[in-house]
Amino acid sequence: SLLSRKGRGILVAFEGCDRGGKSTQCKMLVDYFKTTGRDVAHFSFPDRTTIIGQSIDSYLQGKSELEDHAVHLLFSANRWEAVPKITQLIERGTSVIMDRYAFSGVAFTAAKKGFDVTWCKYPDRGLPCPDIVFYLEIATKDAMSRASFGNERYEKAEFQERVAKVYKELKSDDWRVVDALRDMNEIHEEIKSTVIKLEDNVKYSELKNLWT
Ligand code: 2DT
Ligand code: MG
Repeated sequence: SLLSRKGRGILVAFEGCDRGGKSTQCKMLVDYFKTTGRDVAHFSFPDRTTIIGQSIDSYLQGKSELEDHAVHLLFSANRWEAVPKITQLIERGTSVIMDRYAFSGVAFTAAKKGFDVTWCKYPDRGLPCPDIVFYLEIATKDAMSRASFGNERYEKAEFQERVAKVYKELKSDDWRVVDALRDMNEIHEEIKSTVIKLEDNVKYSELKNLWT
């Protein structure tokens, strides 16, 4: 079997609109894994370091224009190019924690005019399926009062509202909706205990494929 005696790693995704504290919670969970001697790797999507990621970065910063379908496919390709690494890590017992994943891909594109969720999901169909998705839920008005949005494309209140609506449609049983307005340590404790409970259940099971 591909699974080693210590079992496979777990695949965790953090999702949500901007300013919900995804990156903070991701980092706190990664640190917790490290301090408890678990093997862990941290991924962020988009991964702006690859060739594909550099085009995405330039697009997000408004330095270049890309057709909406085309950029959707680039975001998806940016995940697929990471799959060999992710799969290998998981199989060798390293857990992988991801800051955004395919749900961001669908939510942000389907928020645009003329796109539907079915079309948006298709390119990501078959990706490794997270064992759990933490959705950090925050109302747009609360997100805006936390700190002003930056200058990147999509960082506008009206668009974020539309993104939140699509996320609502995507929620499934593998999601944990986390109230992002609470104290960050409290949120971390909740996430940690959910992950600990999950670990033993998934360790010796195969990774599933997304949306198949
Ligand atoms: P960060 O601010 O988290 O770096 O995200 N996005 C992200 C998409 O439109 N499609 C995707 O597939 C992904 C992963 C969300 C940068 C922005 O890119 C958006 C915010
Ligand atoms: Mg951002």
